[in-house]
Amino acid sequence: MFGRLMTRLRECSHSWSAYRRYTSVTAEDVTAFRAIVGPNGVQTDGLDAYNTDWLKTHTGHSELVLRPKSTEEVSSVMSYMNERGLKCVIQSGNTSLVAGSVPIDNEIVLLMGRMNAIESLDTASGILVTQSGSVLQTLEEYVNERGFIMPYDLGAKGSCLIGGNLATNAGGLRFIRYGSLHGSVLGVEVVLPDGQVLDLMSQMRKDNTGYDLKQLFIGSEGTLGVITKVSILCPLKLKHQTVALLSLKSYDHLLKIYDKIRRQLSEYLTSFEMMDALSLEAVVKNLEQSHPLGSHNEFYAMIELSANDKDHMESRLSQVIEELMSEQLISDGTYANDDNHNRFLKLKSYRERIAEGLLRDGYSYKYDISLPLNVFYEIVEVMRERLKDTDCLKVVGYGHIGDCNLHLNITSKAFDKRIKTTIEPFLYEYVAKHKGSISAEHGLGLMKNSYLKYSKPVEAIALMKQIKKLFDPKNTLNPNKVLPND
Ligand code: FAD
Ligand code: 2HG
Ligand code: ZN
Repeated sequence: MFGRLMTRLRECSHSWSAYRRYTSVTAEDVTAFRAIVGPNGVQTDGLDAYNTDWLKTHTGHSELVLRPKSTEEVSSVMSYMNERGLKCVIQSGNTSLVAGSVPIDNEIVLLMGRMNAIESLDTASGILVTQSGSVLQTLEEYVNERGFIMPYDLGAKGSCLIGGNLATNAGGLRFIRYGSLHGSVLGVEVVLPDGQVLDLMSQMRKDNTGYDLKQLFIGSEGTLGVITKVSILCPLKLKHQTVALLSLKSYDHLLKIYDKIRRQLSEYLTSFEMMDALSLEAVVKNLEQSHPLGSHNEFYAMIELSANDKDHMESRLSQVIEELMSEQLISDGTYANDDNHNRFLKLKSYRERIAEGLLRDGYSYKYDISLPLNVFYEIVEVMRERLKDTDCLKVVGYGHIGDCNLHLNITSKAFDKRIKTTIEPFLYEYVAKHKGSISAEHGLGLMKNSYLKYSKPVEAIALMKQIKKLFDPKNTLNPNKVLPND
């Protein structure tokens, strides 16, 4: 037990003083929770999966998992916990990449997956209303069948839940076209830490009555309230999608291609992603996939287009690709459209599975940053140089270049403190110098909270702490995460 605690302390960014055992759950508490959520809603054994994060770098010691089915049950559970001084971590799909969804110690895990009823989809407006425990992929299929798409798409769609997506303000692959959840979410229902239900379930796109409180819960990472219901605006599904993978020699070429495609294909562009050679290698070699092009190159761009007029879209794409070839900006390429759905999904998977592939190396140091495009890839090269005398295996750069969002990942066989201290805080200083963000989409959770000062001024952090106190004066929800401990 002590050994495990030591490992955890070494790996995470918290100081010793941040760790303490929270109020213990008693047998009477378990009986009381059983009366609220029923016997099937309480689990006290076999909790390893809920105590371990997706990256398998943090292990909590929760002894109790609760699975509510309704807002009323969440409300009663929260009110009870708050009274008793018990701590709670809300867990949806547990795909957090910053250890936000796992306990630090013995917090109760509030599992949202049973709250998965889809209430309605208004086919005139595209507004979907659902409980927050619905799986993203299930929602995508549900709205697809009715002529719509979800306004965002993530590699984790098979596991993550819409409540977790809102709580992390997830970005993903369609951001470039449909923007942030701050724009597409129209309403939320939230249970506050004292059990109060806050009904902000608007289905109106326009509403300027007072402060827009729902925005506070989008990106709050389980620290302000439990999101129990969501209304979200879904775009119309265009009839045809095409994905193209292009290979190229340099980052400079990538910027030129991005510029040209944005200008010439903007009405079709749904995503513009980049990956470097080592990122693609993590999928090809570590996941034993055939190379999508056969020939290797330094960089790859993956572009997704959608339209109702397939012929027009594909002829415009061919024209642009021919121009790029004649300008010697691309060396090779392939494309797939969703007439051949399996081939289409397979091609997209070379981008979506990079995180999974990298993890096969052993340990991934993950950095999810925003940077201006003129220095976007420079940091990958700087890091390679800085880490060349360490035991790291790969330094890779990939991500949502259309949103200035780089995923800088470093891998090694196992966690190595020297690698971590060579990366941090140097990387955060670099990001701050270029006025970027230390977390473009994954949030702060447990792994990045102490670095918030690199992206926000002290005045803003002080206000955030006051907001946390206002909503959660007893610090019931996700204690010691998101905001720095000092
Ligand atoms: P969890 O991981 O369970 O929880 C995340 C946080 O939200 C925790 O702090 C938790 O306490 C809180 N929370 C969960 N549910 C609620 C709720 N109902 N109410 C209040 N708080 C809640 N992120 C991106 O932005 N873009 C990507 O492209 C992307 N791709 C990914 C690909 C992979 C393979 C993986 C593993 C992760 C990826 N992520 C991405 C990161 C992750 O943030 C998202 O997967 C997702 O939004 C998390 O949802 P979840 O249901 O798993 O939430
Ligand atoms: C993605 O875009 C996810 O694939 C995961 O945000 C990024 O693994 C990462 O660092
Ligand atoms: Zn991402």
